[in-house]
Order: sequence, then C-alpha cells, then structure tokens
Amino acid sequence: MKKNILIVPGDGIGQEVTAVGKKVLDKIAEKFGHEFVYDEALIGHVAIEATGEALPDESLQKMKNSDAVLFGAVGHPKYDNDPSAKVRPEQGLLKMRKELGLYANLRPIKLFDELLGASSIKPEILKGADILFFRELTGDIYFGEKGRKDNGDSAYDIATYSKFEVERIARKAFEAARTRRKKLCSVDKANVLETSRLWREVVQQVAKDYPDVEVEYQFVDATAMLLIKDPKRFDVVLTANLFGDILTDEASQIAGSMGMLASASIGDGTGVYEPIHGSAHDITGKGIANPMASVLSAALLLDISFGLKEESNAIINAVDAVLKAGFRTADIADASTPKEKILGTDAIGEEIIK
Ligand code: GGG
Repeated sequence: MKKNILIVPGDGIGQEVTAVGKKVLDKIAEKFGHEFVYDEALIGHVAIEATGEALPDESLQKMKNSDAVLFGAVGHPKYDNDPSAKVRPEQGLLKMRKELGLYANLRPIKLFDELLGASSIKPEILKGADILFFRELTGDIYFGEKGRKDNGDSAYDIATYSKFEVERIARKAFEAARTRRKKLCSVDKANVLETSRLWREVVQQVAKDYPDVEVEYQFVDATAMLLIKDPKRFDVVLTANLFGDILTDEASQIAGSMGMLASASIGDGTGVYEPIHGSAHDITGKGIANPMASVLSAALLLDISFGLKEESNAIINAVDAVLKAGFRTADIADASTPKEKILGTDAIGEEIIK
C-alpha cells in the first residue's frame, strides 16, 4: 500500500516523540511491504516563530492533501503569563480541527497490565479497565464567541452546540459501543447548562436507533469521581469538548501516565493522530519524554485511516512486549523498576522497533 503521511511535530516534546512515531511507521512499512511517503509541516509556536501564524495556509493545504497526519503537540510557556498575546500556539490546533472537520476525538484509555503498579490508583480497582472516550472536538466553549467587556473588567466565552453537531458524534460513539461491550455513558451538566440539556435530548433520540446498547447519563462532576472510584463501570464515554479535555487527562492516570494515551481525531477528511499530552516544556530537550503515546497514535492511524489492523496490532504488541521486558520511561517507572531499565525517548523507541 502506498500512502502519504504528513508529520507535524509541533512544539516541545512533540518534536521528540513524533520522531519515534515516524520511525515505528518506517519499520511497519519495511516489515509489511508498504510505502509511506512523508512530508513535514509547521504548527504552534514553531509556526508562529517562522511565519507569524499558528497554522500557516501551507501547513493546512499539506494536511488536506495527505492521507493521514501524525501530529505531536502545541504550546509554549511564554504565552502562559501573557494574556495579551494575540497569536497563540493553541489557535493552530483549533484551526486545524475546524478546517479539517475533525469533530470526533477518540481517546482509548488502555491499561497495559504491566503498568498496574505505575498508577496511584489501587491495582484491584484498575485491573480490566478499558474505556473509549468520544470527545466532541469542533464545538462548545472552545469555538463560541469570546471577548472582554466593561472596559476589559469582564470576560466571556460562549458555549454553543447544534443538534447536528451532537447527533453526528453520538452516532459514531454508539456505532463504536456496538463493537465493544455495548455500553455507553453520555456525560453532561444538564442540571445547569442549556447546551447540556440539548446534548442529552439528542443523545436520547439517537439511542432509540441503538436498542442493543445500554445507555446511562452522568453529570460531569459525578463522572470525575466515578472514573477514579470505579473505572471498570465505563465502556464508551461520549462527551462535549471541554468536559472531554478535562476528563481524559484525569483518565490518563488509569493508564499510568499521560505519556501512554494516544488519540485519533476524525471527521470529514484527513484523520489526525496525536498523543493527548501537550508540549511539556519542563522536560523538553532532556530526552526523557515517553514516546509511547505517539507510537500508539501511529497504531491508531494505521487502523482507522488505512484499515491496516494487523500492522496496528503489531505496534500495540511491540509496546506490550517492551513493557513486559521491564523497560520503562521515567513517567511510568515505579519503585521496583531497576535503574538500568529506565530508558530515554530514543532508547525505548529502539526497543519497540526491535
Ligand atoms: N497533543 C495535544 C496537545 O497539543 N495539547 C495541547 C492543547 O492545547 N490541548 C488543548 C486541546 O486538546 O483542546
């Protein structure tokens, strides 16, 4: 199979982990006889520095013209304490999602057995947890009108959802639930928010077409608690943009670390595959970032965008084998991990490739 893959490393550790994800794709091409043709594009802080824009048109065009995108992360600490910055790295991320119509963000919370001890949650609560989040990605408070009023003394961000936006992701989530344990939890804040009441109304309507799927509705605050108390109760979790952003960072602790969580953003055109973590400037350049989220994102890319299930499973099995052999990056090492088994970004990448 011949495919064009666009590599978009972005900022901070995005550069380091995406390089490993690409090497793993190279190995897959060699092993299974595929031809992956790569190009690169800029996004985020590195794009602002080079062009003044967080997502230059050239990058967007390359994304639209590729068969899939392997993306890293955006962000830079210099913007965190500068509320007046007009152009920010995250604007590139939001523009990419909007322009590519990436409305569904799939975030599998997969716990590798070997990492049971790496989490601060008790192993007996965690064992067997396997959750697939569907985070809506092109609506909500992220994309509504925002601004300042009262001479800058007040600020607002408007959350909006249309029935169409809720229905299209709800159908994707129900379809996925059908292929899993046939359970779906829709998460909202319908006791307070109007957007959540519309969300629930639409999900209830869509649920009628999937009578074989058991549905429950939870408020986001209760879900935050239940994820830690009893993660095994969840199968597919369907939620809005902001709630999904927060809950999946929390749920990363079920998998042991943010460094383990891959994601797929899909919708109308090219799919984008990326770790859920950000640019992590505190560890950038140290060579210690966990590349497994990028590697597992490459596995999702092969499966979802190219239909290469065997190749995708080969990557997941390689990660599993490396963990079984006792190798860890610093973020997933526990007290019992021997020092010599704690590897840096490139070295653990080489083990996965082997
Ligand atoms: N790889 C994900 C990433 O770069 N995250 C940084 C970020 O700003 N995330 C916000 C979001 O996912 O909506």
